[in-house]
Amino acid sequence: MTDALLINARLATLDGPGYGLIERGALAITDGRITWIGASADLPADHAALPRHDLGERLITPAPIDCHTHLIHGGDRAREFELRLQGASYAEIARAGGGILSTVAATRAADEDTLVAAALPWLDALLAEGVATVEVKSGYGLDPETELRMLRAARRLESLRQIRIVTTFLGAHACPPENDPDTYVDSICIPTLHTAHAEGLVDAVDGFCEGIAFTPAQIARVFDAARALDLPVKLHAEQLSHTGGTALAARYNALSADHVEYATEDDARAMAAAGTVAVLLPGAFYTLHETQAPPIAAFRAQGVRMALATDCNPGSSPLSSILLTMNMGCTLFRLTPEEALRGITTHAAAALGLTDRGRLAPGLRADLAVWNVENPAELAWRIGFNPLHQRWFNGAPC
Ligand code: DI6
Ligand code: FE
Repeated sequence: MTDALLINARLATLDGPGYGLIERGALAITDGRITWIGASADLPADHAALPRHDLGERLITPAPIDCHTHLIHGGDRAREFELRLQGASYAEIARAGGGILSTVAATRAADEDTLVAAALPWLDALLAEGVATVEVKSGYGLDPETELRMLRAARRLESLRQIRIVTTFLGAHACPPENDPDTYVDSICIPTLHTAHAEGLVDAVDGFCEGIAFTPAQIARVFDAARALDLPVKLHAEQLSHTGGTALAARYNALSADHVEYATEDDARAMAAAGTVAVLLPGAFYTLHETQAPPIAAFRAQGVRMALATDCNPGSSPLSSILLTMNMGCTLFRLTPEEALRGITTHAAAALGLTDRGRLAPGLRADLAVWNVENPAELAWRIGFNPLHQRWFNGAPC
C-alpha cells in the first residue's frame, strides 16, 4: 500500500457542520487511512516527505457510498416499462405475477457467473462516479439455493473490482408463487437466513413490508431471527402505502427505513428516537410516477438523518448513477445539495452501520473522490454529466 500526500485541493470533509470546507487543503494517507487533514500551511513536518499528488485546486469529497441496491439480478424488465407506460401500475403488474416475480424467474435460471457478469456494467457505472462502497441485496431468489447464489455473486464483485460490497439478506422481498407468505417466511426465508449467515454471506437483514409483500407481523419474525444472529436490520417501508413498517423498524432499532414516501410525523419521531436513518430512493419515486414525497420537513424537524441511494434494480429503479440520484433528491424531494452530499456519504455510511468512512477525518478510510468542480453544489446541479477526476480506494488512486 502506498502512502501519499494530496496537496493543493479543496476539501469537503463533511466533518462538522455544513460541507466542512478546507481551502488550499492537504490530506495525508498511510496504510489506506487518512492520517492528517487540514490547510497546507499547517502541514506537520513529518508528513511533508510523503509522495505528493498535486490536485490542481480540485475538490475532494469522501467517496460516494450507494447504500441500497439490487445490483445482482437476472434478466431485464423493459417489457414491464412499456406496460406501465400504457397505464398498468407497479402493483397491478406485481399481482399479475410480473414485477419482482419475473426477475425471480430470470435470477433462478442464471448461474453465478452469469449473475456476476450481468452486474458488472451496473457496478462499473457507479465506480465511474467515484463510488467505493456498495450495498447489494438478495431477494430475487426466494428459494435457498438462489438466495445463496445471489449473495455469493455479490461477494465475488469484491475480487473483480476495487470496491467494498456490503451484503444484505432480503429473503422477505416477495412471496414466491409456490408458497403462501406465512409458510414461506417460517419454512424457507428464516432457515435460509441461518444458512447464509453460517456461510458468512450476510452483513444485514432487510424485508419488504407492503400490501403486495409482507405484513409487519411476518417481518417481525424475520427480524427476531436476525436479532438472534446478532445481525442488524433495515426495511423497505411505506413505499406504496402506510402499513406500519417504519414503526416496526424503529422498534427493532433498524439501521434504516428505506423509501418511506408514506411515513408520517409519528414515524419520523420514532425513527429519530431509534437513530434509524431514512434512506430516500428518488429513482423509484421517479420511475413509478409516485406523487407522495417522503416527509422531508418532519425528518428535518426531528433530526432524522437522510441518506440517498440508487435502489438500482431492473423494475422500480433502473438507475446506476449516484450523481443523478443526488440531483433527483434535490429536484424531486427538495433536499439541499449539502443534504444530498451528506446523503451519499456520511448518512449512507450510517445506513450501513459503518463508522470508518463517509467523512474526511484522521483514522477513517482513505476512500476519496476527486472532482473537476469548484463548489460541492455542482455535484447535484448538473444532469447527465460526470465531473469525476479520480477515485481513491483504500488509500490508492484507481
Ligand atoms: N421496492 C423496490 O423499489 C424494489 N424492491 C422493493 O421492495 C423493487 C424491486 C423490483 O421491482 O424488482
Ligand atoms: Fe429496494
